[in-house]
Amino acid sequence: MSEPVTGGPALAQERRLVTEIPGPRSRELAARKDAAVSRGVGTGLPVYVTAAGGGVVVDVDGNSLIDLGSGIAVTTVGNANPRVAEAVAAQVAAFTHTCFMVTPYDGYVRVAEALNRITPGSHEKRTALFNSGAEAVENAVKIARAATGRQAVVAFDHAYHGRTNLTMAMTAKNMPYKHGFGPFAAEVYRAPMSYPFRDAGVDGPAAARRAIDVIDKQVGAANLAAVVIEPIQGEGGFVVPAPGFLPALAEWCRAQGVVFVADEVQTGFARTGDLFACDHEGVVPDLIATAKGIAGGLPLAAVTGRAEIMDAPHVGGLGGTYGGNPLACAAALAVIEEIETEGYVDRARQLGKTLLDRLTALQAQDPRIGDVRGRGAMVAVELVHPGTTDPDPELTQRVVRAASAQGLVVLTCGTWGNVLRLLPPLAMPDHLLTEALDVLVGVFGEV
Ligand code: PLZ
Repeated sequence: MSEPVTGGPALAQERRLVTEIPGPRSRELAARKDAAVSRGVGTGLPVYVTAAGGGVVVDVDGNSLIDLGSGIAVTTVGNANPRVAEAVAAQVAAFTHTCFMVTPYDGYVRVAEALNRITPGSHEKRTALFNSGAEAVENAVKIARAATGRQAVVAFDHAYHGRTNLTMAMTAKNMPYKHGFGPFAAEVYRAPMSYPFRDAGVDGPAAARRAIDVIDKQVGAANLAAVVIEPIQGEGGFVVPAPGFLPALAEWCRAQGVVFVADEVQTGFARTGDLFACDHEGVVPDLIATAKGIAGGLPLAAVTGRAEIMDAPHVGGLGGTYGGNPLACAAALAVIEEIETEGYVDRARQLGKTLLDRLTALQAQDPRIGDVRGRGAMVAVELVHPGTTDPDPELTQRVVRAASAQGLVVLTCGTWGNVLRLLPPLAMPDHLLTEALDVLVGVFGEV
């Protein structure tokens, strides 16, 4: 079997199954994985990858699968995107690392300038770079505490913010993220989210009043450094809050001197059909945490926000050995250029329309589909027992298993594990998305 050695859009953009999924070579590697890698690190679909690009992932057995996950919303501009690959190759040949805190380089500064320019709001901003989404969220909290002199942090029901100690505390769901890993960081409080499907009749402003009342009574604004929220929740189920919820929360924070932090780790960089999900309702966060789609798969994350807040920590108070690594910065500059010049925001809207049209039509015929929601290329299908809102995680698993057997990479999410989530790379050609939807519709007929 000839295996492709390079990825990128040059890979044949086709679904091609030559073995069962996973195939024999993948199963051999899975056995080696079990013997070598901690059990704590799970693998959703254990096909071992040799190349990826455009809208496909190619495995060691020669199968070509349609990628509806983008490595969890990371490869927005496609895997092995040529502009990114070239920029990283040039940087790796020049220098790989010096540590920005030791001897700096201009790539870091240029990424900061670009983020200050493209994130919501025209106020003066500063940026600091880190390695992962969790690290960005942690640093946003550190910065908010330094700026306000207050300690408390509010996160929401269904929230996901990461796997470090502080971000585990901020994450809502016990299994698999928190179970047995406590004690968790102190001064983290939880407020009710706006979840229209499970919240019938509560509009955005009313849901915001409900959350603010909890915050006011249980925490007190005078103790509160930051409210941290995903403008569309990711791991929690692609929960899109009702219109008016985010603006009302942001306004209350401003009035109370509380730092309003948008966690756009999953929603950022064109994913939702806006450059950032906050842009949809014109919400301007004080701080925004970004990662994932920022650098085409290289590990990079950022906190960007109001200059006076970002400059509150003392000199030397923020950093890390690898934060803003030169390779990741070269990748990010290429990604941002790609997004700005190649129309990715419009592309996300087009893909979103295709997804929503097809899936809402399917919902009309299938009572197990309780809700279809999302924006841009971030779309979810919530599965329930017909006639109720009771979650059906077993059905969700059956759909995923059948879809993977037919060559789709599909992820799930949601507090109850009953949400299928579709996050195609924006570089996916139309014919592949249509084929993926055909397969998915067929799967719903079978299971
Ligand atoms: N904030 C909104 O979605 C990462 C987690 C996958 P890191 N989501 C994928 C898993 O099971 O570990 C995420 C996110 C939001 C923060 C994070 C954390 O980003 O780069 O994984 O640390």
